[in-house]
Amino acid sequence: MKAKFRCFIGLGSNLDDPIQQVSSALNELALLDKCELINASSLYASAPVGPQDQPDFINAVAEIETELSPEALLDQLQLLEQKHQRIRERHWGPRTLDLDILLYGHQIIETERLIIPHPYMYERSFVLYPLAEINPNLSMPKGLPLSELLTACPMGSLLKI
Ligand code: ROI
Repeated sequence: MKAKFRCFIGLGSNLDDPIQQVSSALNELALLDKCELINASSLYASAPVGPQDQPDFINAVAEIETELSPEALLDQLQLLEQKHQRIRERHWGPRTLDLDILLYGHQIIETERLIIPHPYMYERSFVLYPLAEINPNLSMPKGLPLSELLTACPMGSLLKI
């Protein structure tokens, strides 16, 4: 039997009915081969981080258990993004669906395609608060508790919907 890893996936959308995009992506995650959806956060609305001339985002975080390697999981997530007709207009620009591997077990991964933990997750309220909703006792691969990251990260415009 292959080892299974607990992973957290960040979901985000700010185009073409974002609530629908994120809700259906959560259902699609649940159907992925060799993946089990363990938990999903509520949906959250937030002002864009980065360029401000784009619509507000809908974000959520999903917890899955998977036998897929990090690269194979990334392939699956990129296929889902394509299914949602993701167009990368510009760096940090609007998107129909963004799926990021935030954490893969307690592994630290730095390859050409993947940096895990996700490099920006420590400072983004739209990642940290949904993560805390489903797993308040989580700690990062080097042992830093999520609760400590939260005290340094105000909720800002983040709104649970
Ligand atoms: N801002 C918010 N609020 N939510 C996101 O998911 C998000 N994703 C991005 C950028 C454009 C950086 N800003 C975001 O990729």
